[in-house]
Amino acid sequence: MNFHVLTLFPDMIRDGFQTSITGRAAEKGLLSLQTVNIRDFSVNKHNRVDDYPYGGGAGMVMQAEPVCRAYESVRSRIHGSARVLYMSPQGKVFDQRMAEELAREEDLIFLCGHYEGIDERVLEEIVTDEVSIGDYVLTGGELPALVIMDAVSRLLEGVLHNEESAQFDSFHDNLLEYPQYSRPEEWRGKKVPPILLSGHHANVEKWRREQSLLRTRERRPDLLERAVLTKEDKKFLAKQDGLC
Ligand code: 9WO
Repeated sequence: MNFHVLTLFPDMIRDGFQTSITGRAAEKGLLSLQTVNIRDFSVNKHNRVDDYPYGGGAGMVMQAEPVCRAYESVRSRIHGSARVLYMSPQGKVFDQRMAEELAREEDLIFLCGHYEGIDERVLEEIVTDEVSIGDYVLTGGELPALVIMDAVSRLLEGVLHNEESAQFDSFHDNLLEYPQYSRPEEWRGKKVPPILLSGHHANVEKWRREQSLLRTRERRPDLLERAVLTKEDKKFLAKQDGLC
């Protein structure tokens, strides 16, 4: 996987990327990151890349031409086409399913805006996917791009130590994770659930599944509607209903 990021703050992207598992994966050659500073493609002698919005109003808008030239510089280094993801609160909301879909691409181009946005005309020309990471407004698209690169990276072969962990985590089957415990067995008077110390693998698995089901129903009932439940799962939840 090759990530390409068009941004006015390349240091922010590189720093965020290096300081984690994604950085290690890049060192191992499992993925690559290339940042392109949109300011390097300014068409103005003062290196400006923004201007006032037509129609008036607060703030500044990133101009079409520098963004387009930055994009073309990336395109010239890529074989064939690549999806261009514009990070914006107006986009489709990112989720695990989208991460899995993006992980199948060879190259991904992220476009990070700043100020009050980017001239719509260049967005119409180059953007294939407008993506939001949630319903809030930030100062720019850099953090959302890092979030998406992180979620995609951990799905790539060899990035995580444990090959199984990406497969069996939250949202894989639309259920939340079960609670985790580590040493000591008793911490400030609070004990680890005894079943986890029993060494009985099948019982542990059953307990974890039940915890996932209970948590999902309690905290994210919207997810439970999409989850694929076995007969045993449904029986367990119905029995719990009867208890309260
Ligand atoms: C600010 C603003 C102020 C007055 C009138 C219109 C305005 N639009 C914006 C605006 O949306 N600024 C964005 C800042 C432009 C694109 C980059 N920015 C951004 C991306 N903020 N939040 C995101 C984002 C991206 C993905 N998921 C969540 C938030």
